[in-house]
Amino acid sequence: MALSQWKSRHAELYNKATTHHPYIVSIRNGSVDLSCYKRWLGQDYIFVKAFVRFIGSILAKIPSNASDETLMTLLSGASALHDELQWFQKEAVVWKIGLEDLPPKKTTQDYCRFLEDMSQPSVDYAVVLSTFWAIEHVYFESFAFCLEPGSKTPHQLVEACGRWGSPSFGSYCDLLRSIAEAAVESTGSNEVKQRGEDAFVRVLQLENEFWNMSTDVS
Ligand code: HMH
Repeated sequence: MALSQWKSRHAELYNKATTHHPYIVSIRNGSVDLSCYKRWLGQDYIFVKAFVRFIGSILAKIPSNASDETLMTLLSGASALHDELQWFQKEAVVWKIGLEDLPPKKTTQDYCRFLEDMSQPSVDYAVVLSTFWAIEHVYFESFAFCLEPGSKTPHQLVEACGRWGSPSFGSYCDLLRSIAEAAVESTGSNEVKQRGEDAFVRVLQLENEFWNMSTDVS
């Protein structure tokens, strides 16, 4: 169970990328500065466009003997991004943000470059699946936290939180984890396992920086 171990092995960083981050805490307790949400929205749109290409590279790596369930799960993950980008476009109108020509901030650039590096044909299927799971799972944990009973998430942000924090998104993340887990185990390679863990840690750092960027007024 490599992937579950990674979470406990890097618990402090994991928490900083999810439920302990001041931005997430501020959404949950209702004190969030809405200009931070707007900054996050624009930058995440840029991120998701890069994420499309990363997932495309994963689809290209699905082995021909993969199960139908694996194929369908990964394909549905890719096609969900169409709806997601439309949601960003609609939400940008609500918040009066121009998405066209929005300049990426440094953290967004760093994250997009990481996705590009991870999209290279030389990166193992097991490593990219682990990365894919980590990226989705961190969002699930963060936004599910903002929807827990007793949370005071502003009503304007409940829909956004529900996109990634819903039980159905959680089940999708669980499926991704079992697919990634099986791919890592089937290589039987400690080196692949290590590279998966390294990518996991890098995702946590980048996610933490992405939240930081959203709260940074500079
Ligand atoms: C930065 N991480 C970031 N953006 C996202 N939309 C996700 C994860 C989940 O798709």
